[in-house]
Amino acid sequence: MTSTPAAHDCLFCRIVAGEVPATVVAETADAVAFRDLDPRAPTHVLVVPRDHHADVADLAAADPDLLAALVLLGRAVAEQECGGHFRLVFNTGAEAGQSVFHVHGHVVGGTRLGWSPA
Ligand code: DGP
Repeated sequence: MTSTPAAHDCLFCRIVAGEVPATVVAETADAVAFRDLDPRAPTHVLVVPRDHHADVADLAAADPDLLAALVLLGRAVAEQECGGHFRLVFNTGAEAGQSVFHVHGHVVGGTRLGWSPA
């Protein structure tokens, strides 16, 4: 879905539009990468499409090429910042920890990451 920030009152639409400040580290015609406000690792960057989709499953159904573009932007950020090694996390649904309902991948790296499903 493509629509104006005002139509959604969506925080990440407003960041993409430049209406809310963020530290942008990379961008393409389709997507923007900016630093998470509450970083959990030396590299913690959010990759978001310019178009509004609520979550990664909606994006995959609507525009798989755009989902691929997000993954590649995540890789580009990781190559810039942490040797190309990264975790890409899409929290999907409130119970899974999603708090902003404009799809975003957390690009996390720059330290040795352990594994826990929760
Ligand atoms: P999630 O919980 O998966 O929906 O992740 C949302 C992330 O967005 C969370 O890690 C904090 C980040 N965040 C929330 N508000 C802002 C903001 O205004 N600016 C930036 N840069 N990040 C934000």
